[in-house]
Amino acid sequence: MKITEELTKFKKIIDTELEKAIPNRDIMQKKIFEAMRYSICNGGKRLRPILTLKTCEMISGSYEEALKIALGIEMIHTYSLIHDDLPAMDNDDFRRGKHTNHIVFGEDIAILAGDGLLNYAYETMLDGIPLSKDNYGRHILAIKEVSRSAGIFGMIGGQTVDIQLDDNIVEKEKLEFIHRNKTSALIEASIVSGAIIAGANQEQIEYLRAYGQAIGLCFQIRDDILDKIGDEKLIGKKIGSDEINHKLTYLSLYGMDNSINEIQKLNIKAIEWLSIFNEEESLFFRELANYLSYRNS
Ligand code: GRG
Repeated sequence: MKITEELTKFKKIIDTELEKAIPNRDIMQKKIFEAMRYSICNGGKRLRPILTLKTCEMISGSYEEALKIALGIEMIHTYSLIHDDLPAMDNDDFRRGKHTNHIVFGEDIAILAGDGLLNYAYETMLDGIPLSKDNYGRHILAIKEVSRSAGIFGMIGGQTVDIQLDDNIVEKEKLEFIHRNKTSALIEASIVSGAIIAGANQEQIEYLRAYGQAIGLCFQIRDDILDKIGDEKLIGKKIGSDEINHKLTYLSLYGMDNSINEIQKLNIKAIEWLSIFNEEESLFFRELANYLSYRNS
């Protein structure tokens, strides 16, 4: 399998479905559609929704049933980026290779565009519940998994601790909490929700959860490295912002060599968690762990 080809194929599916889910609307509040579309259409690797679709496909043989959850997850992710870029948070001017939402639309609309995407994510995911089918309960459990990972016990919790960090105090435990919640939680939920929708058993869910945690952390450490040595054109934003903002990162705490070693360890661990799955069926996930460990964008 060529991992990049598979990622491109599934990115196209997500891009097309997002276009349909959030069309241009010529209505009174059209500005909010414009601002939401500016950030969510034409940009982003779509890693999280791809994980949802591919997990559902690995377990059940098809991805379609997880489509609305996958779209909701990308909407939640994009809202978090819009809000994270605001002057009150990271104050970034570039994201996904273009100006950030507040630079183009102003802070007021950018806040609403984030809120709009967050709300619409839940509308979209709830809309995907097949109420006439016996398995509709799976969808509710999957949405619950996503909600928790994005909320105060997940991403928002991690962000809260992150923005309260004191420059001078280096705390390993806090860094782990931030990474686990701010970044890893939604990545983990992307995989677990796809597995739940597909009807995975408890053992499969827990192994996939552990895989998600390993690649989630790996993704964040690589992100820290890219913020130092990445190519701005490839990552679509200015590098060096962690250092400018005196951010506590894996890199600032442990240094480059240890960070690279940790990524390698997490990569091996992630692949070990796939041991209960047929090697051929789980090939995408094995290759993805490697790909994320060495990604440049
Ligand atoms: C504002 C509630 C709230 C949370 C913000 C996710 C987040 C928390 C902030 C984003 C900033 C950041 C560096 C987060 C770490 C996760 C991360 C690397 C996000 C970027 O994800 P990619 O690389 O982005 O998947 P694309 O653009 O490809 O979707």
